[in-house]
Amino acid sequence: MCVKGATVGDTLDHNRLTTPLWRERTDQPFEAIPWERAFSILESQIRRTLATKGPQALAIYGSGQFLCEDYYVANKLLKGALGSNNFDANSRLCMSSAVAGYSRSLGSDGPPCCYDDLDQADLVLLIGTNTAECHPVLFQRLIKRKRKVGDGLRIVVADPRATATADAADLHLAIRPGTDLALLCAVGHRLLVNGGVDHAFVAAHTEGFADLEALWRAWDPQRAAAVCGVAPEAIEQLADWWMASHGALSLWSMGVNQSREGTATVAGICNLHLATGQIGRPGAGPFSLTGQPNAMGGREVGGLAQLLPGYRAVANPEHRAEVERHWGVAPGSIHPEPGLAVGAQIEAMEQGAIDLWWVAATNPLVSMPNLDRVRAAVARCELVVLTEAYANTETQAVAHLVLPAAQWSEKQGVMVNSERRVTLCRAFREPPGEARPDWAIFAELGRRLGFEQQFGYDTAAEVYAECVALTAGRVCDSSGLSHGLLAEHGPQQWPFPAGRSPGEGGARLYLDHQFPTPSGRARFHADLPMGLAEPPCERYPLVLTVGRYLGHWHTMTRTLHAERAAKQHPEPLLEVHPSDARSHGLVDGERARVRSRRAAVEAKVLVTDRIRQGTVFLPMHWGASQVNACEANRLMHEEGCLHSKQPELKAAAVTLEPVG
Ligand SMILES: Nc1nc2c(c(=O)[nH]1)N[C@H]1C(S)=C(S)[C@@H](COP(=O)(O)OP(=O)(O)OC[C@H]3O[C@@H](n4cnc5c(=O)[nH]c(N)nc54)[C@H](O)[C@@H]3O)O[C@H]1N2
Ligand SMILES: Nc1nc2c(c(=O)[nH]1)N[C@H]1C(S)=C(S)[C@@H](COP(=O)(O)OP(=O)(O)OC[C@H]3O[C@@H](n4cnc5c(=O)[nH]c(N)nc54)[C@H](O)[C@@H]3O)O[C@H]1N2
Ligand SMILES: [Mo]
Repeated sequence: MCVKGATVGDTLDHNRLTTPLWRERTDQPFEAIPWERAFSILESQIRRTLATKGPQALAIYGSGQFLCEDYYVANKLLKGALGSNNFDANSRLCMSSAVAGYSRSLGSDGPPCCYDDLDQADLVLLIGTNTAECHPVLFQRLIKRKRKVGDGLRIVVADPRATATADAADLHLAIRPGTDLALLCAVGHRLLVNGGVDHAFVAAHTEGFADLEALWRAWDPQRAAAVCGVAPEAIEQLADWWMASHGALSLWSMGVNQSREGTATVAGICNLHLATGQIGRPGAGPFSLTGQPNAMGGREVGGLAQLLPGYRAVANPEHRAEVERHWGVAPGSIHPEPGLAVGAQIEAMEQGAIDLWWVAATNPLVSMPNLDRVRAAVARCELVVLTEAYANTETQAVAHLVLPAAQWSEKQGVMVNSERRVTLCRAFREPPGEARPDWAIFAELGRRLGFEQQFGYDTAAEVYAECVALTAGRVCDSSGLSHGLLAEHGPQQWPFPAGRSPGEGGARLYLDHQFPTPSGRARFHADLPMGLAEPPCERYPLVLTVGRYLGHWHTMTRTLHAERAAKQHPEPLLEVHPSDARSHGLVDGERARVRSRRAAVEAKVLVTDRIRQGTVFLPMHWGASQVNACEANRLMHEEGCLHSKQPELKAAAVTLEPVG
C-alpha cells in the first residue's frame, strides 16, 4: 500500500473543524456560530446578489476530492436552480487537458483503457508522469511485471528529471520542459518513413490524416532532438519499439496536462495510437492517469464550468433541455453559455464582479498559479465561503464563512478511478462535532432557497440514483449502478447500463473502433508544437517545474499529521543541476532565492545531476501556513491551454541567487 494510504488513519482526527465559523472582515478573528446562522448568511447574500448583480456574480470552486454526490448537488444548485454555470473545480488545474484532448480526438471524454492493460502491453510510454511517487501502487504492478518478463516489456520515460520512475526505464528521454509535442511528432515521422503506419486502420476509422502526415514529415528526429535536448537516436529507439510493439500503452499525467499546449499534446499521444491502430484492444491505448481520487467522477457528473452531467455540454441546447427536465427546473433555467473557469473567476473578482466565492475541498491559496494576484483578487469579494475538513488552511485566511466538512470515512458516496471503476466509499466513523457532508450542505441551502422538491434528499444513495439516471445512453452510462449494488458486489467499471450484471461492466472502450464523433471516426489533429508560454530568457534563464513528493498530498492538510510522511520529507528542497548551481553561486545545503517575473521565494538547495541542466524543481506542498513555507505558486504564471483552460503549472522562467 502507498504510504499515504497506510498512514491515513493517523490523520483523520487532528486539527479538525467542528463548527461553522464567521467573521465580517478578514482582519477580524473568527467566532463559532450555529449552522442556522451560517445558512441565513448564505441565503441572504445569494438573494441580495440575485436581486442586484444577477446569478453571474455567484461562483463555486469545488474539487476532485468531492464524492460524485457532492459534485452533483453543487452543480444542480448553481447551474440548475440559481442559473449560473460558474461551477469549476480544481480538476481545471489537473485533468482538464485530458478531458479536452480525449473529446477532440475520440469524440468524448473517457479513458479507453484499464489497469489490466499494464499486464498485457509490451511497450509502456510514461510521459510527464512520475508514476513511482504519484501512482505508486500502479507503478509496483508495472515493475513486478517488468521483473518477470524483462525485455518482453519496454518502459520509456519522458521527463526532464531522473525520477524514481525513470530509474525503472529501459530508455529515459530527459527532454526540455514543454517539448513533448515535438517529441511525439518525431516518433510519428519515423513511423511514417519506416512503414509503421497502419493505413488500413487509418482509412477505416479515422479522419484528418493528410494534415497530420504533413506535420510529421516536417519533424524528423534531428529537428526534434535539437528542440527537446535529447539524442536523435533515443527518439528513433522509441519509434522502433513502438513499431515492433503488439501492445503500446501511453500513460501520462501532469507533465502533459499542465501545459499551454496540454490538449494538443494529448492529441499528439492519441495521434500515435490512432495511426498505428494501438487503441480499442488489450494492452494498447492512450491512458490518462487521474490525479485526485474522484476527478474522474467529477467529469461524469459535469463538474467543470462548460459541462453538464453525463458528459454533456452547457453549450448544447438539447443537453441543457435534457438536464433541465431531469432536474425539474423550468426550461431555460440553465444559462446557455459556459460559466467561468477558475482563472476567469479570479479575473472577475479582480473586477469586483463576483459577490460570493464558495471554495470547497480545495486549498487554492496554495495550489493556484500566481498566488499574489489570487490573494489580491479574492480580497475584493464580498463573501468568501470555505467548506473544509481541517482548520487554519491558507484559504481559511482569506475566508469570511467557514463550514466544517465531513470527510472520507465519515460520509457515504461514490468515487471513480482512472480505469472508470466506481467504488462506494462507506462511512465507518462519525463526523467530528457538527461537520456535515458537502452534498448535504448544498442540498439544505437549495431547500432554503425555495427548491424543496429538487433538493429533498434524505440519503446519498438517493442523490446517486438521480445522478446515474442522467448517464443512460451516454458514453459514461452508469445507470445500472446503485449504492446497493456497489455495496453488495464491490467496485464496478462503467459503461454499466441498466440490466448489466456485476462484473460485466466495460473493461475497455471502443473495441469496435466506432468513435462517438458525428462520422463515427476518430480525429487526427495537426497542432504545431509551440513550446513554453514563458520560455527562459537572459534575465530568467532557468525553467522552474513544480511537482510532488511520494509521502505528501498537495497542500499537506492531511499528510502533515502522518509522522512517517513528515519524517520522510521534512522540508522542501530546490533541485538544481551542478553546473547551474556553480553558475549561480549556490552551495548544496544552503539557501537560495528563486525569482520569477511575479515573486521570489526561498528554499534549501539540493545539488543533483538527476535534473536536466537549465531546469530546477520545487515541490508544491509547503504553503504559507507551514513551518518551512515555500510558496512555489507565487512564482508560477496563469497562462494556459486555449482549449482546456488548464494553466501551465509545470513551467515558469526563473533565476536563482544565494541568500545572505
Ligand atoms: N505522492 C503524491 N501522489 C499524488 C499526489 C500528491 O500530491 N502526492 N497528487 C495526485 C494528483 S491530484 C495528481 S494530478 C497526480 C500527479 O502526478 P504526476 O503528474 O506524476 O506528478 P508531478 O510531480 O506533478 O509531475 C510529474 C512529472 O512531470 C515532469 N515534468 C515537468 N515538466 C514536464 C514536461 O514539460 N514534459 C514532461 N514529459 N514531463 C514534465 C516533472 O519532472 C515530474 O516528475 O498525482 C496524484 N498522486
Ligand atoms: N505548480 C503546481 N501547482 C499545482 C500542481 C502542480 O503540479 N504544480 N498540481 C495541481 C493539481 S493537479 C491539483 S489536483 C491541485 C491540488 O490542490 P488542492 O486541491 O488545493 O490541494 P489539497 O491539499 O488536496 O486540497 C484539498 C482540501 O480539501 C480538504 N478536504 C478533504 N476532504 C474533504 C471533504 O470531503 N470535503 C471538504 N469540503 N474538504 C475536504 C482537505 O483538507 C484539503 O485542504 O494543485 C494544483 N496546483
Ligand atoms: Mo491533480
